[in-house]
Amino acid sequence: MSINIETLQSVASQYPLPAVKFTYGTAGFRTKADLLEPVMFRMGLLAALRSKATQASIGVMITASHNPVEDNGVKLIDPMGEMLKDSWESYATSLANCRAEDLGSALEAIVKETGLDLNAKSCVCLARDTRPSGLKLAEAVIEGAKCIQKDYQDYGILSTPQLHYIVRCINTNGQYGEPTEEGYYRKLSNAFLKLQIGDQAKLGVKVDGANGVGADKIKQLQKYLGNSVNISVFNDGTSGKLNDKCGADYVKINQCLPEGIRVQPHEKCVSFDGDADRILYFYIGKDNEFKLLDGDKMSTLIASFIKDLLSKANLKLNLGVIQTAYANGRSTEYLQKSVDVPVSCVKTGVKHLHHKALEYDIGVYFEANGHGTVIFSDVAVEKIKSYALLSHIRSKEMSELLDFINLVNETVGDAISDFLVIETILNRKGYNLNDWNSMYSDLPNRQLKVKVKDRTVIKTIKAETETTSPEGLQEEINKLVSAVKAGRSFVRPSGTEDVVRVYAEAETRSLTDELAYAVANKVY
Ligand code: NG1
Ligand code: ZN
Repeated sequence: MSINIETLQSVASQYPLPAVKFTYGTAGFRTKADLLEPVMFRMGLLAALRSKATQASIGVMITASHNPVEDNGVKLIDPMGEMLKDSWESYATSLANCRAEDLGSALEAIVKETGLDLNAKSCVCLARDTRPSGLKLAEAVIEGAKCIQKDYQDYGILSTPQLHYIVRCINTNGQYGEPTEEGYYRKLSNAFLKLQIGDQAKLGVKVDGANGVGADKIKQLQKYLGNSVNISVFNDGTSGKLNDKCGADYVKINQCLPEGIRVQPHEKCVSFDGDADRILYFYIGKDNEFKLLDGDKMSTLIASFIKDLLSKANLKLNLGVIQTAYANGRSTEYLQKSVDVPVSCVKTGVKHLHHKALEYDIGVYFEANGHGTVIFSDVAVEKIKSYALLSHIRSKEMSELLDFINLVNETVGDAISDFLVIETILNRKGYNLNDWNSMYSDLPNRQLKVKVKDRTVIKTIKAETETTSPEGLQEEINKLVSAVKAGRSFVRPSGTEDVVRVYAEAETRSLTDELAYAVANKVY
């Protein structure tokens, strides 16, 4: 079999390139939706080739996550539900910028270089978030995939992590779960219900759905949870705009309540982002202050829970936590000193965290913004299983840990799965949000976005904690930081927006804000 170049070029001519250079970045391609049809067509082609190369189903997720509704984007999902392999990211970038008339030879070059078999059976699985542009963009992906092969599966509207889950289920012949949206709810809710203890009051939670896909999906989940949980969904897309003054990104950056939700002191609230792969908890304290429990708070809670189960069962597994430079300094200190686990800091971007987490038997990774999960190595799962079966003393904790593994979407950060994970731990520890928040106190912190002419002039090293260019910038930052108690600050170019991000933390709110603005001034 070979690629039918004539058909390809006639279809491709309907998808001419705009005058824009596209780069497959940390979150795939992401930009204004009206520029993306040609990219989607080309990603359909690439996903089909990747599927043949891996002889497995490949996912294509159409989303721009927390970005405005006018934007859209696309990411490819590899067979085990993980991010696209690095070496294929460069194929993605070159195809996305390839003129219609050159596509045939570009595809043939990929076939040759990778040695893939064009006769291999393949399938592209696609889904999209709720953006109105998604439907048309999905059609372009399908047109691309069909130029290579006829099989594709369109799952319609799903959260990003649901598609990751489904791809993994398909490629493990159902071992990871049933490869359907219902299968996803069933797997998570079964594990959740098994793990609940005590006769605690019915769990009530208010969900800020960011006017996105997570709002509907959490309503679906509620049906599987019966009376155990009472979820009230706000910002469910019926009136507000996607990610507009709501959602996890807005809440994290502004450190305030999202609009569209009324909250009484101590009510439990969570915020999802636009494609439901991030979650944050928040509440109003008795002093009426806004309290945020972010990704760092989640990783500390999860790591200490797992550590506890392992030590009760006297099972020695290598447990580690992965963070980025955005992690609050106090969380790192707490993890190292109180939970007593190794902590690594890696570059921003989920794939960096995920890769590092694979080095541990059990790796817990979270970005401070609420994106994260836990991954369990095969070695860990086997040991836990054997402990669960063989020893009477250890079996209880290890059976619980096995149920806990079923609660986790190991493929990627998942707002819904993380919600059930956190609720399970809170239930088992008998904690409310205030108890959880009191495990350690965050240093006040501030993130700013600075618009510059060319953000790529900023080059970073040491997991993005220091700059090497422009010359002299790091020295200026060092000077400012050294004058502030518990000060830390860094700058880096965003991979998803045309801005430079500035982060600062310090002993007090006012010192933090002064530091952040002073550093931002050096970036202009
Ligand atoms: P950039 O724009 O590169 O900072 C943002 C988030 C990342 C990650 C990606 C993908 C922050 C500071 N950055 O990346 O953590 O989630 O988007 O969506 O939150
Ligand atoms: Zn997202």
